Amino acid sequence: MKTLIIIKPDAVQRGLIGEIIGRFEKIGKILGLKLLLMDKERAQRLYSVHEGKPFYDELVDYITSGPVVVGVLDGENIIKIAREILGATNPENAVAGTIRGDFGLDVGKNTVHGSDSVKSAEYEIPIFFSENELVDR
Ligand code: DAT
Ligand code: MG
Repeated sequence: MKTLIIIKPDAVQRGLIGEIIGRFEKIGKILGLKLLLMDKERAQRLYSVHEGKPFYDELVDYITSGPVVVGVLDGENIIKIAREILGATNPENAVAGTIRGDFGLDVGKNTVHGSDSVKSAEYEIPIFFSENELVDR
């Protein structure tokens, strides 16, 4: 099972890449990893399920506001486990010890993304990685 994780601009800006990758590395196998600046079109594809919601424009503006690190993690039950270490969407509700609980700034600048289902992961991963960029050996 695979999931897409994103270290969002607020975390990259604060020098948290290593800390956060370290946490992901403990729960799964990294098959792909890169730093990039998302353009608006790619952000809109990533967040297409949120189109029309009141926070959609803000979300797209934010995720394109600075570099992000995107990665693919592999492991048994990895989607659920990664969501658990992410913590609640709103850092105010996120438990200490979760990434958002420890580092999240607000419901928008919440530090990390993780696919929420197999269907989402299968949609999100190809937005950032081609098959030959994922190394599983
Ligand atoms: P998650 O990232 O936990 O899967 P989501 O899919 O519901 O949460 O929303 C995607 C992102 O949109 C989320 O990480 C931050 C932003 N967001 C969600 N709800 C929001 C709200 N009420 N106000 C502002 N931004 C919000
Ligand atoms: Mg989501």
